[in-house]
Amino acid sequence: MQLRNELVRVEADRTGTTIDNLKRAFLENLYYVQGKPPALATLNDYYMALAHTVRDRIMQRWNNSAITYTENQSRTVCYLSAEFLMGPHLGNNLINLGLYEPMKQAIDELGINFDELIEEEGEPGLGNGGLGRLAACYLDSLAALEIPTMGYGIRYEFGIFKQDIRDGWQVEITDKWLRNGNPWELARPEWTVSIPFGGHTESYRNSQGVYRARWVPAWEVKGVPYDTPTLGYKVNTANTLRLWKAEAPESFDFQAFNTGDYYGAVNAKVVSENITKVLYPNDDEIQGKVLRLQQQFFFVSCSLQDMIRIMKGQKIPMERFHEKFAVQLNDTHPAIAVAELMRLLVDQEFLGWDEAWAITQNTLAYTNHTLLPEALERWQIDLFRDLLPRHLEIIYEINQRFMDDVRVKFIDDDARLARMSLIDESGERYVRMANLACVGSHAINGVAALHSELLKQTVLKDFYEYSPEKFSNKTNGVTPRRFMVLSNPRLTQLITDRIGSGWITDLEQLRQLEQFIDDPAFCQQWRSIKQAIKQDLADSIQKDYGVDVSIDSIFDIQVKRIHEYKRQHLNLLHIITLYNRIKANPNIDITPRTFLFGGKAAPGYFMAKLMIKLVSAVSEVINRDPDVRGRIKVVFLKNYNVKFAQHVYPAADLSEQISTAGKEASGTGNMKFAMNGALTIGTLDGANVEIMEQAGEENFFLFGLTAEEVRERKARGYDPKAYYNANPNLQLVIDRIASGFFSHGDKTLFQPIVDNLMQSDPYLLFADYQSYVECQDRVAEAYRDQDKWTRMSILNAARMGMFSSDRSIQEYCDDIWNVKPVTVKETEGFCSAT
Ligand code: Z2T
Repeated sequence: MQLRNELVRVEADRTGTTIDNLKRAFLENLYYVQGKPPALATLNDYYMALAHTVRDRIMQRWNNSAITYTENQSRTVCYLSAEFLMGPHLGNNLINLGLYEPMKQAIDELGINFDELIEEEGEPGLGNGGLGRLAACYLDSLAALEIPTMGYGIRYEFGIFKQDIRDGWQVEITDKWLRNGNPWELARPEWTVSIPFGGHTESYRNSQGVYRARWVPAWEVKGVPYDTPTLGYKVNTANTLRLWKAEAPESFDFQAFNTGDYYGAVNAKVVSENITKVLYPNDDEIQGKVLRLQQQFFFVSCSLQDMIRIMKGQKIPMERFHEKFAVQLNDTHPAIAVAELMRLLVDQEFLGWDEAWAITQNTLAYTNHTLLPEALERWQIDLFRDLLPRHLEIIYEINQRFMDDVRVKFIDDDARLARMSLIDESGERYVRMANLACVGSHAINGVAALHSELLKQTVLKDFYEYSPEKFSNKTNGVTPRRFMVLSNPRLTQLITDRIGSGWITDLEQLRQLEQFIDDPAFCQQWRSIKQAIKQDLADSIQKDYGVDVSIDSIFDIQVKRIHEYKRQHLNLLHIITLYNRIKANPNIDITPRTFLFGGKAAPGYFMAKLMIKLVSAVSEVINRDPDVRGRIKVVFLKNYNVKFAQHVYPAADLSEQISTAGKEASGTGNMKFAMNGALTIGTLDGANVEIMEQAGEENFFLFGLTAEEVRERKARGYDPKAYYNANPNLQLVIDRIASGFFSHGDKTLFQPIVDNLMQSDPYLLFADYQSYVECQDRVAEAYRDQDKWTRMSILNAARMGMFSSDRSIQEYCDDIWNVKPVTVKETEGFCSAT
């Protein structure tokens, strides 16, 4: 069936952008989509009406992008990620459409507070932290650069938990992000796919008498795609984020009829739908749970089957899969794609093994995001076989051929073979997902220069020696649209007034700001903007926590997931050091500081949760001790997420990036702070190294051991007690914690932290303590010279050009994906039906 070549007329109420159009459209959507007369409308109704008004203005770009990509059979990037931490859509879409200001005017003219509607939106928290947020920044840049892209992932019903703090402890609350409906997504049930699980394999002879493998699964679930448009900045490109929801197949209902086991049938339905029920809330740690493997295979198979459907729709022969698609694996979470693409090409599309293998390798590329051994994914063989019997056979076959190649290249080296095998056979047997990803990909990259070097020297050393040409570095970046233009409108205005708006899509242009560092008017404006933003945050802290913080104090901020390697407790050791100085001499002249913490702990990570309790405990004592006289304040900001982050980065004077060198793969918060004019105190870890290189050493507060020194120190036998014994200030800090001073006299509460530091200190807090405190003293001194501080702040922001995700994505496009921009055609007010 096909519509005649009619023009679909697109009405002004759906696309018009005059203030009058926008007002009319908003009221129409309130009435006809929300079904509310203004008299009965809630704040959420107004938000929804506004969201639909924006969505209507996206639709033409989205449809035109789909048409253009189909007609051109464009090479497409597929970014496979178990997490996408998109943040609120409304403001970001308005920025990318270039409609933020007119829409604000229209809504305000209707007597409705636009900013309140922006704040009304919850966020889809479909990620843990850096890895998920990176995926979101990359979708923004891919669209801005007009690269045909699909983001593929999981539509979790419950995203990352909402964090409450009760009595200083983290409490987890389920995140019901879909409760009020989601105006940004469209279900596409017509593209539902079927995902097999379990069962066994058989061999059979086809009509030519050739033996083939067949998987006879025990059960299946349906994967239903939900699409969200991802806009490019002021271009016609609107790409798609396609998230899969698991649903039970209809057949369950028939089984209930036939067997009478109604409960059993409904229960099977519940089990299927569990697959996409909840995001695993672990950052950098694996759990080895079968449900997690089900999630991974589910979204990977859905996505690869979707690509095959698109190939067939465009009548592209399957041999050209790798020409049509460049598939990026965001860590090993989607690494099962190696075996699944082989299965689809060999078992379902009947390609020969060697041809399928060449296609697979040419299609896939793998990004590693961590060196932490506890994060390297492995699956017990039995668990793996029970769920994916055919994939285990395929992995054995890949491994046999691979081991043969390694045996020839590195003769008589059994230890190397054992290390590189896709199967860990050192004890209980496991499938090693990083090895699978390396073997099945044509490109492997780390996420910062140091991280990529360490990868080659440590966890992926054997793979580097085997195929060095696959390895490269792609330093992370963040999108200046969300993290500058949207989050920091005042700074955006100031910058644009001076250098124009080209920097928004070409962040290197910020360098032009350097010419103003001796312009007193500019410096004054820069500083007063920072103060105004600090006041906004101070107001919200007063409102939410009842704590008064002074905007003349240094806003010293550490926001990120809570982890021992990130060392929030090193920050605390410094805070307690300052407190001890005040207690020893209440009249001491210290630079006032406001210490802000935010971040979630994995619910099963005991030490991280205790670290949150310690921050709270220290803040309670310090904030109300009259000797302190308000000169230091400590606040733990609950439920840190993308939405709140947008208020935090612009308000910072000092960005805490204090991980043990060699542990933080990149970090991306470090970039968001710096481009908003915060100075960094940090170790030579992850992208800090490159941030310092760009900013200049004189504009960066560096402390601590290098990764190399950490390695040596550990090899020599690290003894934290020696540091404790030699440093009276450190001693006093630890003793204060151990004495129960911060815990109403309870000496046991924080003992696990004290014991851990005194006995092993795996992240070398004690080794870095003195260097950190001295560096913080330099920070305090520098802040006293406001002119100098402001100059450093401007220089930091001016030199962060390379940390735009546009730069990162351009490198991925050129070096890994080999894709070019496709300009999406424009239509005016109507589009052709054919
Ligand atoms: C994650 O957020 C990161 C690494 C992971 O390794 C897992 C998660 Cl959920 C499996 C982070 C890194 O810790 C951080 O350094 C990096 O900036 C970020 O990924 C993006 O690359």
